[in-house]
Amino acid sequence: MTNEGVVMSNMHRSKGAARVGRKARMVGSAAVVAAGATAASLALVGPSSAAVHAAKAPKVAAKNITIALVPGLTTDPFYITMHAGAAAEAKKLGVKLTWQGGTTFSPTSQLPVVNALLAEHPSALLIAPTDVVALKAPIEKFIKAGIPVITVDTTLTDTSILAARITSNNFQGGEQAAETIAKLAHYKGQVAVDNVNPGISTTDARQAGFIAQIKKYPKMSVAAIEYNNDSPTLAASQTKDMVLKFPKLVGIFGTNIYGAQGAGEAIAAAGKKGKVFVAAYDAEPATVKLLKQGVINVLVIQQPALEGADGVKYAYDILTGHKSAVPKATLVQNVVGTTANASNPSISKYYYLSSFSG
Ligand code: T6T
Repeated sequence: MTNEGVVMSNMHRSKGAARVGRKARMVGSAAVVAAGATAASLALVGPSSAAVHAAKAPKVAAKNITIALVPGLTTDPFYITMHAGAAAEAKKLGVKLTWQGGTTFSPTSQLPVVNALLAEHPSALLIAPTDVVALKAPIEKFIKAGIPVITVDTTLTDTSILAARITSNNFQGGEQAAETIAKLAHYKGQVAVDNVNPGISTTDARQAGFIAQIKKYPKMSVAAIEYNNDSPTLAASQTKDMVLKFPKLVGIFGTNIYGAQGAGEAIAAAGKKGKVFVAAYDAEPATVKLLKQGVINVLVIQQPALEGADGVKYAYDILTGHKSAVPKATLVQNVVGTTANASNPSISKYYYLSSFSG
């Protein structure tokens, strides 16, 4: 596969990075998965590091490299786990990693951090942009200053300016969520989405995948889409209202940790467990608890540690004169957690960290 194409990353290259489980699907949206690619070829992320580095001496010594990682927000277990994966890879390569970000998932919170970081002139920037458009101009300033930028998790609408981008198969995760609810509800009834905010590449794609899949079932429809601004409290009150407003509601999709927590907790509080099925994203203690209780029926689990490790490795390759080894787009596979498999070590090994001291 060329470095311009999308590759699927399922390799466990750093200690903190999770390997894809047996239940993970290699299927992605037609737009992102190369037609006819085999499972083996999808697992390759460019030439092996050893082969690449034997061919050319590094342009910059590892000890002089500083890679800055800016998450969507610093307190989210998804990004905390990404930090751990990135730190493990940085240690392996002998480069410095910095970690700084906003405290809420919003450009308002992220922009001051990004702008201040430019003055520090890191060697490379890894960033999860909190908006597909608002972060473009600040990111361009790094590129103009000769700092390569790789997006991790979320990305921009205009990806042409990026050195690389790494994300999960978000569209497929949305499809998986819809398919699970549909099956449990015998392919009839109304469903709803509790999403974060419009303009976030990951959660927009999850919602699109969910809606596309529900449209395949003639007796099902999407009754409502709510935006919770990353607040579990708001997600819970929205879910409570939707349960009252739509008596035919059979399922709800919480598109990230906070929507998952709020939707799950509201369904349990309304006594609707097993009546309104919950599909959700991200495995941290509260969502895993709801999964084990059977309140959340399916949890799409990502591999943030692997995304962080890949990001550091790609930045290192670019900075040491091995840009050709870096794929422009990497799609990381999801793992599917269910109430039945939630305690199985082959699934629980993907659960996110709640803290990382770095
Ligand atoms: O779901 C993840 C991440 O992929 C998304 O872009 C934002 O929300 C999370 O960080 C979970 O809270």
